[in-house]
Amino acid sequence: MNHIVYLALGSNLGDREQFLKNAILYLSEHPHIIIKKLSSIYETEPVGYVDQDPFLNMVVEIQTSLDALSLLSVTQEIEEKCDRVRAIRWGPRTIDLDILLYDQENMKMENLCIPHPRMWERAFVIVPLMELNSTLVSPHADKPITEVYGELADKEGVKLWKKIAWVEEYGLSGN
Ligand code: A4P
Ligand code: MG
Repeated sequence: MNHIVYLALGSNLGDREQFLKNAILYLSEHPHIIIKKLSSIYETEPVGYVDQDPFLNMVVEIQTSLDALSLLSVTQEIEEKCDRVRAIRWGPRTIDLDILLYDQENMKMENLCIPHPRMWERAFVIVPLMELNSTLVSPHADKPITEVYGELADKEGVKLWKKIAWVEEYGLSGN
């Protein structure tokens, strides 16, 4: 379990909290994944395609022995198990699982870009991510995450919805 990875989770259809919870449960059941930290859950205004309901978003820190492409297959299987139907790009979804960071790696493949290309401009990603690790540096802007956060425009669209989620259930010690 030698890789540290940050995953972004989002849901804006059906029982949003239950979908987040189910996705984390599936991750935790995987033999090559350990859940290290869970952020708080935030309720967030939709970005991109705005004519849709608010999201619940959070970020999860995991450790894994999977390489990045194998991890992508796992996250996509979990999306499918959570009844995700791909209709509108950026549109409503029961669950979206994006790989934000994989160690310090940079990769640009047809089906996988790491760091996630849009993460640094999105308050719904940066706010929960900074809760888990405030020492990260954006290779994109060559800035510490705290500075990226300071310059974000859409922070008022991101509201704390539930303090640190499910720490006891996952035997985590908090952050
Ligand atoms: N892909 C490439 N890189 C990655 C990566 N690092 N992690 C590819 C995961 N997937 C990656 O994703 C499309 C393709 O991206 C995948 O086939 C994968 O090979 P998708 O999940 O099928 O479709 P999507 O989620 O609609 O597209 P995408 O690009 O992930 O959308 P975004 O940019 O994540 O935006 N507003 C709020 N408030 N909260 C949200 O969570 N989410 C979106 C989705 C828009 N607005 C939102 C939110
Ligand atoms: Mg996605």
